[in-house]
Amino acid sequence: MVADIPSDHADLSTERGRLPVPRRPRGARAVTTPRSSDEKVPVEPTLPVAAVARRLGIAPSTLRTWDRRYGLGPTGHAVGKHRRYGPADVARLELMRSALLEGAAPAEAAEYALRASPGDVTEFTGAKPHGGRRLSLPGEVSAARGLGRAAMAMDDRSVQRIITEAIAADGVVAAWDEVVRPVLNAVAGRWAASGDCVEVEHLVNECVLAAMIRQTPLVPVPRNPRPVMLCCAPHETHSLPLYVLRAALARRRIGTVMLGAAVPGAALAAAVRRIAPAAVVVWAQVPGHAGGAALAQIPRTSQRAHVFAGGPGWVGTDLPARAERLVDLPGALARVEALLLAADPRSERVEQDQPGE
Ligand code: B12
Repeated sequence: MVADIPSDHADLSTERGRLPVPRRPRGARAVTTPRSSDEKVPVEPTLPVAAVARRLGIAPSTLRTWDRRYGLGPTGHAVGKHRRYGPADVARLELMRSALLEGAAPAEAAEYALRASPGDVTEFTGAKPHGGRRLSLPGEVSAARGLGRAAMAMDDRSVQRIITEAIAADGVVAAWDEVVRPVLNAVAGRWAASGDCVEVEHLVNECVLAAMIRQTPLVPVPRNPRPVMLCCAPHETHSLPLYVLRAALARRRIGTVMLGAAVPGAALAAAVRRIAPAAVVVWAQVPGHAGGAALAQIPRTSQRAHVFAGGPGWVGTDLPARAERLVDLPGALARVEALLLAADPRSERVEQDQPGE
């Protein structure tokens, strides 16, 4: 997908025809060239216009325009020679693209890219919206709109950065409910309406997963002696909300055991016997995957495990009497925590989802 970024519409086919497309992976390896017979000097790898354009998801003509207009070309490029970009040149271009995705005008974005150091990934402010292909996110917070733009540009680094910054600023619950969920729902809406954007859904999902896992502290001494077990119903592969729940619980020093996607009923029963959890959360996203049978199979061990059914898949399903529905993330956190406190009243009171934790 080509990002929603202005271009001068120059002819690309000539460029593609002339320049070799490297087959090596994104992070090209450093190569060496001989200086004398027994000495080698490292030479930075460089990429041609077409490869850089593909990597950034923008048109090759846009790269040439940025070079001509803003001086964002390859270092040491001589007129008449093919442009070949080194790592620092590409890093500058990535900053330019990030600033554009944040809504900056091209000249502002270029100034930012030229001034900032290549390691600088702080959010560009001074936003001015620019038109083009975007998700409809009316009334959502600006981070959600930024996330939507980055997602549609398939800019995974910006997607991860925005999510990570949202968690750091406001905690897991707010980042999920106010920034990530609106975008996932908008992408899903696109897919439902047109059948496209599945690749965007996959990319956002992977980035959310990565960010949530990174923001999940290990809990060396959990407040709950018996863990909370998290798993999906048999055949259910939509596991993302469980990772969000785990991150939020861990930040409250609540220990969990994650079994992830599509756990067969028998395996779920075996895990309950072996782990003796205080609670089990079984997630079903899709109604067809929410079999009350899987919940009924959970054994009644001497140390009772409380059964929670989470996710929209359970709506309209007959739950076994011992199972309790969890409807949203804040409610789930409060309910699980209250249950653990009741089970062990000596536990400390709840800590909030501290941004810095
Ligand atoms: C991420 C995602 C994926 C990821 C899943 C990866 C993963 N590890 O989880 C990937 C890309 C792999 C995927 C694949 C597919 N998906 Co999908 N996917 C989604 C998406 C966008 C988000 C799922 C999610 O996390 N939902 C949670 C939040 C974002 O949803 P929400 O409605 O805002 O949340 C409500 C409640 O769930 C609750 N809540 C939210 N968070 C939490 C947390 C806790 C702890 C609790 C208790 C409650 C709670 O609060 C909200 C309402 O108050 C949904 C769309 C959607 N809106 O859910 C589609 C969706 C679930 N997928 C769908 C489909 C069809 C598929 C595919 C079959 C085809 C496709 N689109 O690619 C495949 C096949 C998957 C398979 N093999 O089974 C359909 C299901 C339709 C249906 N009802 O049958 C949906 C609804 C999209 C749609 N528009 O139709 N998917």
